[in-house]
Amino acid sequence: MNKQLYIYLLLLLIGIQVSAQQFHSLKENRHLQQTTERKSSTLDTIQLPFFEDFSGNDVYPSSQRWANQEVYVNRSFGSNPPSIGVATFDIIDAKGDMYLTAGTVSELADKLTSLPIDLSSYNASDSVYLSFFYQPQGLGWDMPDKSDSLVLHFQNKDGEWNSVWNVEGSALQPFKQVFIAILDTQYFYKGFRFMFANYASLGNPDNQEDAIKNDFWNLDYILLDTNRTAADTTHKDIAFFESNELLFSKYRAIPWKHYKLSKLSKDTMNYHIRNLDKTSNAVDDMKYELTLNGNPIDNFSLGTINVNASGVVTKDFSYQQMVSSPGNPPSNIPASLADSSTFEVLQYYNEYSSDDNRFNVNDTLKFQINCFNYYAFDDGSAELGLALIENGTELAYKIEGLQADTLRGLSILFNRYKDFGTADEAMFNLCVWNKAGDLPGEMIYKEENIKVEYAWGVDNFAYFKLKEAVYVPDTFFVGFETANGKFYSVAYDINNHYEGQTYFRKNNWSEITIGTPMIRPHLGDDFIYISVPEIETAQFRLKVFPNPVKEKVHINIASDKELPSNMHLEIFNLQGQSIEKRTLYDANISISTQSWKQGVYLIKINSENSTIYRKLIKI
Ligand SMILES: [Ca+2]
Ligand SMILES: [Ca+2]
Ligand SMILES: [Ca+2]
Ligand SMILES: [Ca+2]
Repeated sequence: MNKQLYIYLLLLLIGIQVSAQQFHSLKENRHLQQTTERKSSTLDTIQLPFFEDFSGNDVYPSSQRWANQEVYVNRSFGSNPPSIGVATFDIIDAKGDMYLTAGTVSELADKLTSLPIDLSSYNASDSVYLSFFYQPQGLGWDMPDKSDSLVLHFQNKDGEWNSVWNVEGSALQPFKQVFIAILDTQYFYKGFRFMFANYASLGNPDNQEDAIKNDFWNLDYILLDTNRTAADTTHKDIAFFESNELLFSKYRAIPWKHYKLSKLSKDTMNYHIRNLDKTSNAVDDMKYELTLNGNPIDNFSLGTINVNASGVVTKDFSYQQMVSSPGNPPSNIPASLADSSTFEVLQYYNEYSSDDNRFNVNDTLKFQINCFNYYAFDDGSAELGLALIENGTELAYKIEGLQADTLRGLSILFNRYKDFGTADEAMFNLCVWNKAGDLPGEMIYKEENIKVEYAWGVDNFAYFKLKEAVYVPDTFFVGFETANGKFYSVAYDINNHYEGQTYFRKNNWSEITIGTPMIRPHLGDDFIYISVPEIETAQFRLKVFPNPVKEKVHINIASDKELPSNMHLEIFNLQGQSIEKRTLYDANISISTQSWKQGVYLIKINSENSTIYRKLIKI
């Protein structure tokens, strides 16, 4: 479903259900909070051509081309971008928190400044153009207001920034390409820089529904080069423009035991590629490779694919088409793996013969699917929140699993929402329903007055273990009802939606027709779960990667101020035994995990005033 239709349906929905639930923008970016800021660039001046399409995997713009890092590079906020990945401008800073200067008057927010570029050998006759694509709002929850704007500045020889282009805020539009000619001699020098920036404002602080606004803009496909004209709007490039990162039908994660029993056979692999050229072109040797815990288990070449001029190709390949013996999906999955596994998918192609390889950056996709003991239908990145605000309001989320099993608990990602977490403590009743037709039916489990917990980090869902295990059929509903009438908000993934999955009830059940709430049911054998306390007050941030880990884990500690002295690291296994203990002298450490048994570990890092815990899965 496209976004316009989403919005239309949503307005309809809000109209009907008034104020018991509402969608809202997020006041922070957990992905950035979790990520260590990159080191600043050591490059002097860079040469033309300058090309950037944000198709890499980093959340910050590349230090090979950019001087600052307030924009969020991502694959989830752009609506139909020219190529995969966009830079999102909003009201959130580089560390993932709302700008302190944010207010009801539009203020300068994110900046994206190029490194110095050497234009000293060019002049007006070289036809130097800067082109880029931009889009207001995208898949973000709110549009920039008319008084907000996206602007472009050029820096001249004297170091002055001149405004050369700007556009005022509006609702979602398709990406639009802009061409700016560089003609003035004041710009032809060694050290020329250009800068995009947005001006953003908050809504009315007294109005709960309106208080958080992000004023989203997306920017993509920036090219600065010579011998161009404004009429030459096409690019000799075929690019991935979307990745839905699915390996097993609609499941983003499947309990490993369920996968092993079912060997899901309807697996598909999606290829979404766009030809940005004015002539039709082909890609050859389109390939896919699948590894399980680092071992190759499947690969296939999909051959040559033609893409029309300025056209797109969206292909779903089923395993039957991909594997050499149809009907027999990945055959060499080791049988003895314990309770968790990681699949890694690599999709790529060779662009038609071109001597211009700068456009090859968008020809490869790579993603991981972790299978442990839970189902996931969300992609792990929240684009908005759903606030539940009226007493007795219920949210039910359908889990269409592969087999009956024992439900042990729910992982739920809750958002901080306005004063949530500081003023009133919200409570919820955790509920499990049978299905009746398409809707939630009889309630088969209810646990009352659970405190809403806010967890830190990207994938750091708060885990709610059921007091009693519940035997559930393959399809059931989980969710909650509001217990004490205080505001709380569940994170919502706008990039995935399945019809007939999410329902809301004040009086009667009605379907929520966009996105998916970030709730994951844990099934199977009982397992020990180490709860991770809130760390909002910690003086430092912790990044642990890769996770799950195979051979070596890297731990990085970052802080707004100086790193606290006297820091210690300790690692525990699930039995609570300490297996590693160190004093930390450096912000970066690597630890070999080769001798560890498969399973879940807890990393604890503490200084005098703060302690941070992080779960680590060894596979
Ligand atoms: Ca892109
Ligand atoms: Ca930002
Ligand atoms: Ca390409
Ligand atoms: Ca998402």
